[in-house]
Amino acid sequence: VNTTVLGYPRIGAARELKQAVEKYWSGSTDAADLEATARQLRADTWRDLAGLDVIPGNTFSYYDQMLDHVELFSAVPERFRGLGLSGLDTYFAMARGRDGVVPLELTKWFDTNYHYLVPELDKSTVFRLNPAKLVTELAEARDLGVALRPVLIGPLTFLLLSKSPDCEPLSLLDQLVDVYAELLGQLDVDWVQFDEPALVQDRTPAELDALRRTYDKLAALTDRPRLLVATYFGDPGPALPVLASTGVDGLALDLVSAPGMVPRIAALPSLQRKTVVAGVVDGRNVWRTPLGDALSTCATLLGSVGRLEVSTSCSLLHVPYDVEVEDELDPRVRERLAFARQKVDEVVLLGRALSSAEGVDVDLTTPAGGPVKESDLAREQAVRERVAAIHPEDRQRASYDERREAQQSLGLPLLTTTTIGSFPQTADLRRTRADLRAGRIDEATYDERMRAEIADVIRLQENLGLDVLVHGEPERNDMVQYFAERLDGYATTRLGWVQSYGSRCVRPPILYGEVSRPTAMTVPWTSYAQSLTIRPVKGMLTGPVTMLAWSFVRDDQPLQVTADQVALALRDEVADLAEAGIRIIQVDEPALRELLPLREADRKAYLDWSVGAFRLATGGAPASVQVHTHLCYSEFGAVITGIDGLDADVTTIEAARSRMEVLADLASAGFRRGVGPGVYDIHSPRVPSAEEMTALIRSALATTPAEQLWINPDCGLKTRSYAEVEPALRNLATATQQVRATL
Ligand code: THG
Ligand code: ZN
Repeated sequence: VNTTVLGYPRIGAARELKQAVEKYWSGSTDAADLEATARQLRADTWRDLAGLDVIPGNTFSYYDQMLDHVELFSAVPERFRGLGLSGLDTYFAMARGRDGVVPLELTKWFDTNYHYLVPELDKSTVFRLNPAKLVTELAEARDLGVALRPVLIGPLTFLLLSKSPDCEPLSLLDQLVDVYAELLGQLDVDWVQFDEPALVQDRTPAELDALRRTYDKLAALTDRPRLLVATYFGDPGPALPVLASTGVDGLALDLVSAPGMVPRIAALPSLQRKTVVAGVVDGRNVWRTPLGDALSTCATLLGSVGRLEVSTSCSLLHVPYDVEVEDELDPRVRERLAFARQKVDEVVLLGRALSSAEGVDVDLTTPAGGPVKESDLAREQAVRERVAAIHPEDRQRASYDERREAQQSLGLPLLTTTTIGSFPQTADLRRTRADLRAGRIDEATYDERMRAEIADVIRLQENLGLDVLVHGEPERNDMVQYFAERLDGYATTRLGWVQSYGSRCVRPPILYGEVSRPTAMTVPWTSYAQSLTIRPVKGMLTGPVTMLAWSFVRDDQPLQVTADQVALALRDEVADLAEAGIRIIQVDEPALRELLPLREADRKAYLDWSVGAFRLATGGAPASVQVHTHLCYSEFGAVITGIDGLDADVTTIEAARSRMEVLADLASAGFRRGVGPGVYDIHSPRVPSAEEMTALIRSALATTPAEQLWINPDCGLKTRSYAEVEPALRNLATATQQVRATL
């Protein structure tokens, strides 16, 4: 039984790629230096994977694998070709924009936290093979004595994730498949892996038909490598028998997210002549694999498929490199964890156990997943009892009319101005947090500096004339990590970086146990800010769904239960803030849409529990406390009923770029509570003029009554500089006054 993985991280165990590309972008190194780092990283990867029988190739990327395919097929949009740049700089221009040319759109890779660049095609697109990157990597490996199974995004997935203004992307399929065929003719390898995760989403009969045509055509080529088609992140459902009936040589299937597939695989006669790559080691969560269960899954399949190969469920891109370096992690947590290197070891071990007649001594008692027992069992018991005792009324606030009446005493003007929460994270602030961590300053000094920053931010907002103020979040590095560090049942890592997009990484916290809140998390900072002003200061919390979406979470209980535990901890924080006299509390849910299930049939149940968790977190707020939420996007589509269901008094959203179009959707959905469509696009360094924002406010008023409308930026300001933020907020306040004067 052979062993493999579907892919591997590429940012570098010490984020070497991040540093190298950022240096290249800043102009302090040249392309040759960057290329040398990349070559080293590829060699490191192949060394990490050396214990496997089959090593995936083409897993390296300077920025993103979808972007690599844009280059592979010469599908570079016209506006970048005109820049007259080198191949490498054209590539980075597509990722980051250049000289006023806007980059490709960035969007989420299925339901993961990875983001890819969206290829832009149109009906005149002509694909042309440009395999230099791929060929170089294969040759490089061969020189090191390594044979690779190159990984390609499959043609269906590539096109279904692309956008084209003037045709159905799939109308380009035949042309594209010809280029894949040409590529297969040039590759001197045993196997090629085609990733087709788009098949775990709902697909039309026409798309399934296209799938069959595509792989029948590729399989019919003479003199080609063997073809492995990989689906992951779910069950390919009706696409499974279609794929199995084509002439491809193998299928890789995600048996972690869809264990129910096993009997269907075993019952497909066509698979008796094919290789099945069994994804039994979770590629996107961090728990050690229950090896006994994985072995019995493999044993079930052994007799019913042609050949069995053991693998991860998906690429390991989604987990950090190595848990061994996490020397500050509680050992009881660490012993349950496997990052990329450990998962490769697990695959190797499973392969050996399945291959040797006597069986290999696999320790079947490894502590896998499941909650780590705290020393304080009584506290854990209390968490579980509290979840069991949740009453439907706990998720229900007073009626909106009653709340609006009770909130009149806030004395807010029409078109109330506010910001989303964070103010610029200056180098000074980051240094102060690092100094505290390193012990160079003590708590008292740290507190003093943070208070000074909060006082500055309050004074600035008062001078600008904003109505609802924030403390600016100088004490927070990341809105999820900050709370994870303060909740029981959560651990954070020192070096557990995972690529989010391009050179940007996150360190998702690890939710390993029963979640509870030992003590107030935000009250002192918020109260201090409120003590400095008579205007209301918003308390700022991260909502339960986002706390799960941006973390690694337990896989031994339904997400809904974990979400309710987090919600109860937040509910206590809401109560403490209200008790401390905070009259406005914002609970952010930027990730509400991110966890949306890939298949339509699962979405209602998801929205029920996710909305329920938000309502549990906020349901204890007195009618007089105004609850806000913030969502980091404007295309609500599938979640619009969920957003209404959150029952927040005020919802702030992204809208500047979509020119307030989202408001019409909200109006037609009957949304009658407060809404703050961002009028300042903070994702761009540009400072919008007052006239521009006046126009946006006026167009918002065309669909939204003034009583409902709030005026605010699109998102938090932490990534921007004061040089941009100050004039932009001043213009925002001016624009608001101008429009108010006409009401
Ligand atoms: N926090 C967490 N997860 C997230 C986001 C977040 N996932 C989705 C989305 N936001 C991803 N967006 C970003 C934006 C910026 C960065 C990473 C992901 C970023 N990272 C720094 C870097 O790579 O240089 C490191 C930040 C750090 O020091 O912690 O800039 O907001 N959890
Ligand atoms: Zn946002």
